[in-house]
Amino acid sequence: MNPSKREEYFFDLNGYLVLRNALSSAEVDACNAAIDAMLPIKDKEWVGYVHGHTFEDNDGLNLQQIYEGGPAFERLIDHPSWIDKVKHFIGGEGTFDYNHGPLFIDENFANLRGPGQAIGLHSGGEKATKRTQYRYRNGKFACGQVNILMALNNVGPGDGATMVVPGSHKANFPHPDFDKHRMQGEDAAVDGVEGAIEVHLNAGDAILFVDCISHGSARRVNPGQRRIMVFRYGPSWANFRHGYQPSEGLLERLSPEARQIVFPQKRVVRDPAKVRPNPNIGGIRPGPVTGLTKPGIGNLESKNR
Ligand SMILES: O=C(O)CCC(=O)C(=O)O
Repeated sequence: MNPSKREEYFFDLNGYLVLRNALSSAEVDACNAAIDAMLPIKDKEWVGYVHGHTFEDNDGLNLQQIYEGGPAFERLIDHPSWIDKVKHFIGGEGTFDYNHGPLFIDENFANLRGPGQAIGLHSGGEKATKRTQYRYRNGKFACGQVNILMALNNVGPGDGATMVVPGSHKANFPHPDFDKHRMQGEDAAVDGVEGAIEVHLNAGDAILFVDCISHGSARRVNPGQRRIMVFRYGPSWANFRHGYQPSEGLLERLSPEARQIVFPQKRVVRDPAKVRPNPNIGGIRPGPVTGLTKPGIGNLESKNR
């Protein structure tokens, strides 16, 4: 369902919306059971195509590429509770942004966070990061990145709730206390940051937010574990935040619509019958090379946002 006029107004004003009951309790239970089945998973360990990952920042364990974790996660890719709203806020229909389709997910993960853990303040409109920018032009939204953060258990006071500075997606100046509360700062949590509010969620609720809003989380003080998932959507020409690539198995299982969001590009395959040796590069025989065989120089540890 497209956003209502009310949702448009408050998304523009605040930079985020809360989508209550975005997931049914059956969907929440299925995700929790599938995560439990993959645990324990250590940093840098793989369970199938799901990767244990931490920024080593005291912000918990990430299960990167969670959409590879089974059917419970596959249905989140184009979930009806948010997909039309995300398309609307990313925009770009009828422009080059739609060259490969409506959307692309550049990162998706579950995050498990325990007592004492938090994520510091990051993003902010003043950084003018193109990828995460907020834009409204010519009567249309044209944001660079819209996130869906889903709660897999209740997140209330003391649970380490996501915190946002409403309106900061349009900020022109850094938050005055950014340095103290930023990731890896002396107090890398958002508790007590002026203007920031905790967004409390029940299991199944989701926050839809433009990534350039200043955000992070409160420090968890309660016992137990906070469980959330984040899917980050952007335009179809975007690239993976980290170096992950979807597995062939996942691409085969998905519907055409979901597959296009996970891997919008149509691969250009070299047909060996149509390859002749390049006279400028000796010693290389024509062969069925379909893409890059060497990794790029991406950085899984990079937190710049
Ligand atoms: O962990 C949280 O509550 C905030 C997540 C976050 O910072 C992000 O998704 O960019």
